[in-house]
Amino acid sequence: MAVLDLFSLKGKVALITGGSYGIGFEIAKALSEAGATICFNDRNEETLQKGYDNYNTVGIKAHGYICDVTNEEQVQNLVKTIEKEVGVIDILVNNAGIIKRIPMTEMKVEEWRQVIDIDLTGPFICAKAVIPSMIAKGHGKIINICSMMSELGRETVSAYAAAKGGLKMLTRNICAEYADKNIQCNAIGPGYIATPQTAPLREKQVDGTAHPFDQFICSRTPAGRWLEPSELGAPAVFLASDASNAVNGHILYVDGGILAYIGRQPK
Ligand code: NAP
Ligand code: GCO
Repeated sequence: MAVLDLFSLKGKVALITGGSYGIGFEIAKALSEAGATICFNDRNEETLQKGYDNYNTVGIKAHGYICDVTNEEQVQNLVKTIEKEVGVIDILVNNAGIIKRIPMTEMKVEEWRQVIDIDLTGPFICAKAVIPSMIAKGHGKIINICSMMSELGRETVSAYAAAKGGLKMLTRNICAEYADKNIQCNAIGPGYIATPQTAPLREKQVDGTAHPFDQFICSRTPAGRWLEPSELGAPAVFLASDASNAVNGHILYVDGGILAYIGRQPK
């Protein structure tokens, strides 16, 4: 097979959790351009409609469903419905996630549990739901969306870092358990991406100057900029396609070099 044909997703069904906007939507766009049929879920009608509006704007006939990734019954029903209406899920992108930026000693345990539930238990529930049909079909691709916080800590994001660190190890464990069933489970570890989730970190100050965190990230990223969600699309196509059949349990950091860089030195 010609090497570029290995990247084709023609005939594949992809489920992107939390795929109405942000990183999930941009990954879905790229998978669609590579030939996949797109399914996405979100928590409520309003967000789902926002997703349909976004997909319609770019001409993608996506299949949308209301489903909370922390609710195993809803997820099991979602997978059964997609299998009936669209087809067996070949590609799962565990994208849905939240963050709470609260100093640990001020974080309520319920807030901690909500982040862990969505960012770590959700991917477990979704992967558990799709793996049996992937085994029956003889192949499957799972892509977890990790983070810089899978490797690094920072103030006020203890629950998120614990969840994303756990997601890194869940990625490796799914590889360990199901590689012999021709299931590849990898992760993308985005750097700092300009989406609604990071909007508070990029807000202009009252005096019109850049947010201190904005300046910090630009000094920690060798290219000196935030990354765009669209820059995660092609790496996702690679991990979703036959081009990566020999890659398993890998965290592909798409971070503009942050993890390789000590930070911009004083001039
Ligand atoms: P975002 O703009 O906040 O979008 C997150 C999506 O997940 C939203 O559609 C949200 O829906 C959905 N979601 C949240 N909880 C859910 C649940 N329980 N069930 C179903 N859907 C749920 O975030 P993003 O920046 O695109 O990030 C997407 C993923 O990338 C997350 O896992 C995030 O941790 C990770 N990430 C982001 C960055 C970054 O710099 N932005 C970097 C590294 C990793 P609602 O509208 O209902 O909340
Ligand atoms: C934060 C940011 C990060 C990014 C991302 C970095 O508050 O530090 O939200 O956590 O979302 O995870 O890779």
